[in-house]
Amino acid sequence: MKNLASLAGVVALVSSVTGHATFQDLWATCARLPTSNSPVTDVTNSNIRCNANQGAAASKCSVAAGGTVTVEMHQQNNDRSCANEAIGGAHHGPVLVYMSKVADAATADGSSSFFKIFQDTWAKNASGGGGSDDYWGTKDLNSNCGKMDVKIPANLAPGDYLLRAEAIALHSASGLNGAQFYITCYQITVTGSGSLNPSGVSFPGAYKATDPGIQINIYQKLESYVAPGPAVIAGGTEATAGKAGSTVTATAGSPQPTASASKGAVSSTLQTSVKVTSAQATPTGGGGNTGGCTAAKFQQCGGSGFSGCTTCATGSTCKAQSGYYSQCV
Ligand SMILES: *[C@@H]1O[C@H](CO)[C@@H](O)[C@H](O)[C@H]1NC(C)=O
Ligand SMILES: [Cu+2]
Repeated sequence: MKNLASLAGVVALVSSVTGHATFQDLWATCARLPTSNSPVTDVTNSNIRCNANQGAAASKCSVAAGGTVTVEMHQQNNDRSCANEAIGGAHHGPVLVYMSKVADAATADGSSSFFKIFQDTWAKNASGGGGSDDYWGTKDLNSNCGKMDVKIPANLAPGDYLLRAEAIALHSASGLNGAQFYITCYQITVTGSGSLNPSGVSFPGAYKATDPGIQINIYQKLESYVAPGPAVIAGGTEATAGKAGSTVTATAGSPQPTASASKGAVSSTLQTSVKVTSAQATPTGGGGNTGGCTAAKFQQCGGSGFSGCTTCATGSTCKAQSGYYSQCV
């Protein structure tokens, strides 16, 4: 099953923010705009670095350390309308942003190490029936016309970086390799006189297909969510899902609510777009395993491309939540 969606994006360099409409003419300047809207699903493949559909970027964009870039996601490259969900089709999941210091952002291949500077993951919805009712980073994108502010750590050493923005859709992630990774890498030059040079992780390698935040049935009640990858570095920021725009600065230990996103700090804006096409609810027809196995209650039992057990354990029945996900309930 392929749910068609991808991140595409741009960094627009501006000295002050007066209105996002002005960024249109800078669209795609320094983002490696994906050339197709299919997600990456294999975390062991090098496509997990900067997308399987990585396109070329025209240039690099400059941002001062401590400045804020705004990631903007849309379903289609050329559609920034707020009337359309930024990432539709119940594509619930976290939004994660990494950076990697490189010699030349224009040519870097993403094999260098990445550190996490931002995340907006999950928060419980007390009145919800399951994790799909909870607050997720992708819902914050949807409720904010695709935009999310990301602060470049204040003391970050100057130089070229790849900025890797990622939304992970978990709507069919209960089976192995069911999570969908929407990634865009941006070619950034950080200015300033900082000295922070965090160590990081490599892609592939940073994620395992069985990580608890990657292989997960979000239709059951969740009491916690473990974001994939390393912790946000000290000086990075974390947003609370459901409270877009309110972030805390991460510290070496537990996050402390000391700072919030400041509009005045904006020095550059980064726009991305996520494409989701209506093809995502199209079943591929069959493939399910009826050969004597059973799926436990709350496990997936069907959906487009699903190849697991389609018979539910005694006491539960297989119910379609959508064209791409059926669950034993
Ligand atoms: C929280 O759960 C309620 C009840 O299911 C639902 O109506 C509401 O949309 C949920 N909130 C979010 C952010 O999904
Ligand atoms: Cu999709």
